[in-house]
Amino acid sequence: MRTRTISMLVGGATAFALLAGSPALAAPPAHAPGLAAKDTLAAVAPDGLRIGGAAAGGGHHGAADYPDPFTSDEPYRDLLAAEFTSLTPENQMKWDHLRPSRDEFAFDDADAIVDFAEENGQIVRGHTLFWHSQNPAWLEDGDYSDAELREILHEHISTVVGRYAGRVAHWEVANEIFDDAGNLRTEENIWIRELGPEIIADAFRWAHEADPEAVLFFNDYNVEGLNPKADAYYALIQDLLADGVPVDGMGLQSHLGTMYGYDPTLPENLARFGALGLETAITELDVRMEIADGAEPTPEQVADQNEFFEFVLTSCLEESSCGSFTLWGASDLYSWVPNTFEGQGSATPWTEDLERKSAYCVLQTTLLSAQPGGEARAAHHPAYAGCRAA
Ligand code: 9MR
Repeated sequence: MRTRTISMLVGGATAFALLAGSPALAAPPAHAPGLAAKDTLAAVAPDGLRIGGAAAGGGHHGAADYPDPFTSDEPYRDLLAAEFTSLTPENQMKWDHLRPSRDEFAFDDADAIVDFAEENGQIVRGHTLFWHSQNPAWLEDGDYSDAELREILHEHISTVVGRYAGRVAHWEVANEIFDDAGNLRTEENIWIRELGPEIIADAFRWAHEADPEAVLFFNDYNVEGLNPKADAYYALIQDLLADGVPVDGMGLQSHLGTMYGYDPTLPENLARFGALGLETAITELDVRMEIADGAEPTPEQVADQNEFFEFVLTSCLEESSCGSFTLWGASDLYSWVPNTFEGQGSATPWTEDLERKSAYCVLQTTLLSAQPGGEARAAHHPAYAGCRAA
């Protein structure tokens, strides 16, 4: 499946060795406070493209041996503030986080992210309102009539979207509603199972009523290329739009792995959703690899990871409907990957110590290249030789 259309990239260490005659390269600072003001992804992104990051907290972090990242780790917070123009709460707006009981909403953690984003001139992508996973036991195991369940969902969407109206610009309303074969998750998803597929349209209508300005997305993994699952979204969204349902966007999570390859039809897939009049987005990009805990990636793994990141970013940059490019993790320390896939990791562009990897440099110089006259500027960027052959 994978094609090597982009062959100019080499691993960072290799490039340093090859460029012995070039000016000395300053080592990147370990933490964001040391960054020059313009030396970030946010600073070099072209107009119209949001660069996003997940704000780590909740979920798998609850069982980790470190404190809650978003609220406790100052260098990490500085990095989020500096690098991104969009933040997605990794877990803090999911049902199990927001809803300790049927009668309660726990907004503190979500509020903290929205406040932080406003202080730093960032937008927020709300994630998520309608999902089969991370639902509280009182909901999944409760004994509710259809009318009660419908009311529970309506109240949740109205309350949460209404609370952040005007402050959360994008909502990933429905998450992962199809399986990889393109079938609706009629058993796993409580809402679809109990209330039928029509409830999907209601979720979008209720979100729109609560905040008419919010851009409302579907979101899923394994929908990057032209495949049955992406086809299922394409067909469903066409039907919903024909019925006047307020669907505005399609989010492609993009959890990739160097051992699996990437689907080269991503550009065509983005384009067809864009042609429906939708905004498209890369919502959760990471590129994992097979790697022992604490080991360094091989030069080939580095080169592959760089190529994957560049392919996805370039696909978004070249598609006018793609307005948002979000990384699912801004440090390997906080990545969900090692926690979920034993023997895999190194999936983000930052090390566990928040140092920039060569994948970071690839992203930064790819963004810079997309600026008017940017190719030449990218080639003279101080980090350029750290990730690319001359
Ligand atoms: O990164 C999230 C992790 O902290 C949680 O433990 C996990 C639980 O399912 O969810 C992770 O985020 C997922 C996201 O919400 C939806 N797409 C897949 C992401 C990775 O599993």
